[in-house]
Amino acid sequence: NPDLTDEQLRASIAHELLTARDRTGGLTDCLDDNELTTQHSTLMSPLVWDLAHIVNQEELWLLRNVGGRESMYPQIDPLYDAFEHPRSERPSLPLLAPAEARAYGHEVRGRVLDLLDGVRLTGAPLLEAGFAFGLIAQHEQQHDETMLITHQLRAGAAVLTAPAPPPAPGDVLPAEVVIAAGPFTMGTDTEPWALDNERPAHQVDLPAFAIDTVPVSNADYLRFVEDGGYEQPSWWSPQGWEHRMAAQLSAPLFWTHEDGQWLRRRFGRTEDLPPQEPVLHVTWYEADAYARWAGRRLPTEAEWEKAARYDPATGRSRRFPWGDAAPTEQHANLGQRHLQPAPVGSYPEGASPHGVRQLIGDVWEWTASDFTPYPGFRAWPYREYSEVFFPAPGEAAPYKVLRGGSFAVAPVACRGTFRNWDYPIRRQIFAGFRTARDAGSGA
Ligand code: AVJ
Ligand code: FE
Repeated sequence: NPDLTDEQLRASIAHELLTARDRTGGLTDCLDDNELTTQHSTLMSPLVWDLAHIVNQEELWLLRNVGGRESMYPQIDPLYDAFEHPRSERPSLPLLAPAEARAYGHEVRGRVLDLLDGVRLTGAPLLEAGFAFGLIAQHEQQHDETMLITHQLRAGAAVLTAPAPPPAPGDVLPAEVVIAAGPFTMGTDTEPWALDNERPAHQVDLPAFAIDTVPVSNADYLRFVEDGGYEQPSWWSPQGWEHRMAAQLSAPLFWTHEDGQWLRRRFGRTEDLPPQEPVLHVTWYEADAYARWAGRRLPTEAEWEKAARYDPATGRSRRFPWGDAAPTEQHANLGQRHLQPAPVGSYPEGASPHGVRQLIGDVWEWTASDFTPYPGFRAWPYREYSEVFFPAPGEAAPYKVLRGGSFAVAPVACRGTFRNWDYPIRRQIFAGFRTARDAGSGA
């Protein structure tokens, strides 16, 4: 937040670092050493890798790059470089044991808090508004979401619990809202902890479009499944159909059909499919096919951001759908406070000026857009955060953009400008979607 005093900024940094570490503890202290060192899915690292990687990045960015210290354990640095070892190789590396990783975390964090006490939070780009500390708090929270995905993929009895989100208010909402044609500011120059791919701010002029008021629900999606959506190639893109056939997709991941009942497994428990919850665990290809079946399409990334940030009363793009204030429990389902998305229509206080709900939190939303740089993009502070994921010159973009954050994302790593990306075949992530359509010139 740009209006903090120096003292408040330091306190908020310490709070964000602590909040992230509490979550990391909640995701790892509940499992024994064997579970922490096992690879639960080839898509994921063993949890003990994430645990030490979080610490190694904190040491690298804060103690070495900001603090000017030497590497504490140079021999382990390559083990925790995500680009040196793909996830599939990580279980066979000589990783720190869980107790060693925790001790390393404790040691680094103590030194980081000492550094935070004395360092100037201005004067150098990496220090401006505490950016490097914000980067590290966001990084740990991103891995906390990754670790929660590992929990979802893990077999065996449940180890995590959290209260269910409150019920939706149940007020009658229009299915969609129309956003009039016109320019808006996309991206940011002012969000202090924005990552490189969210910058710079730039004008985008959009034709009128309509966008769903709420995310697509399980009940909505089930109609597509039961209408034979997975058997009808005309609803799918050619690559989507090819993938649907090769991977034998027939319903979202973690859904099962037994004795005429649709069930889904979540964090080690099997339960009836909750009809009013946003659909989760679909690939981009499934979202795209559903939208075509519904006579609609996915929103572009720019449409999503205009729906989430543009205030027609002032013409300004705000930080969040509800304004510039940081998210509270009344605005959005974030931070693993609940281990599931809230029913569609929840969080009226988090609605955008047009009345679009649940843009922030609940489920990541697939957009129609490829992950590409904004005009004027500059890689910062390291090429490997975003730039290496952009399409190579002359090649098709490998990643699609997701927006808005899920129930598993912390507020520190979620805002109206935040961009996430993944392969269009991925569905272990907490991804759902909403649909859109062109609204013509008169709307
Ligand atoms: C932005 C979620 C795609 O998890 O691969 C973590 C975040 N970058 N460590 C990822 C990230 C480096 C990244 N995503
Ligand atoms: Fe990382």
